[in-house]
Amino acid sequence: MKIDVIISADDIKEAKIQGKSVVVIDVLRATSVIVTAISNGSREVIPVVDVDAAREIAKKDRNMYLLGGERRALKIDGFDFSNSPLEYKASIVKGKTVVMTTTNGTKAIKGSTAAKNIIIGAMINATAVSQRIEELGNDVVIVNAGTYGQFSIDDFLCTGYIISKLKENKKPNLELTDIATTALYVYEQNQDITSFIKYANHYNVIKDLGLYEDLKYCCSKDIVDIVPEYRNGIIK
Ligand code: 3SL
Ligand code: MG
Repeated sequence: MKIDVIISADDIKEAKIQGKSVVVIDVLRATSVIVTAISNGSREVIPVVDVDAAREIAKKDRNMYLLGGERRALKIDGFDFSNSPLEYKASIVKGKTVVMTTTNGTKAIKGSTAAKNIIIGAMINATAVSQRIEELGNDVVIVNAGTYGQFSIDDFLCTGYIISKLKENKKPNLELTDIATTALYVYEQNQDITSFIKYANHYNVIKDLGLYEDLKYCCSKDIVDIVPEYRNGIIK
């Protein structure tokens, strides 16, 4: 099983992901939100790239469709939720469809549709993701959403953590590209996530907004054991 890494939504190339299992990671905060919403009983999440496209879907039935996401890390006008995972409580999302648009995360998901499978990963479900990767048995590309087309430490650390879990199971045929080896190395040197993630630019954007609880939550390892997957426009 080959493991490769793409460092941002802007770097996804169809030829690199075709026929592979892709894991999309946006620790801060889109994929942490998606995993949380589904885990809290949301029927499905529909990721879209544009704000207007999200509004268009939701206006069909404002009782069934909830709007979530961000621009510049802040809630969008007229939306039900910002991009804080802590807002996606079971009491609100249970049985509902969340239509979601974010700057990097939903772009990375929509950019990965050439893949065979698209798995939604975060620190909060990383071990479950590694198990799903093994079940699928395909070569894997871990797509980091990154931040505005740039490499992001948070997604890379999570990538390393998932690879460490795969390695732990001593897969004899695990083949890492150099960037996958680097992700593993960086994680192994920084297993206490916050000691290194604090240098990520976007970590400090969220911190400056006073969203400490979001940071704490998104950096928690394995508090959820479900693995949402994207298929035909929908994440379940
Ligand atoms: O870029 C994204 O998709 C968002 O997750 C960024 S934020 O953390 O919500 O600002
Ligand atoms: Mg991010």
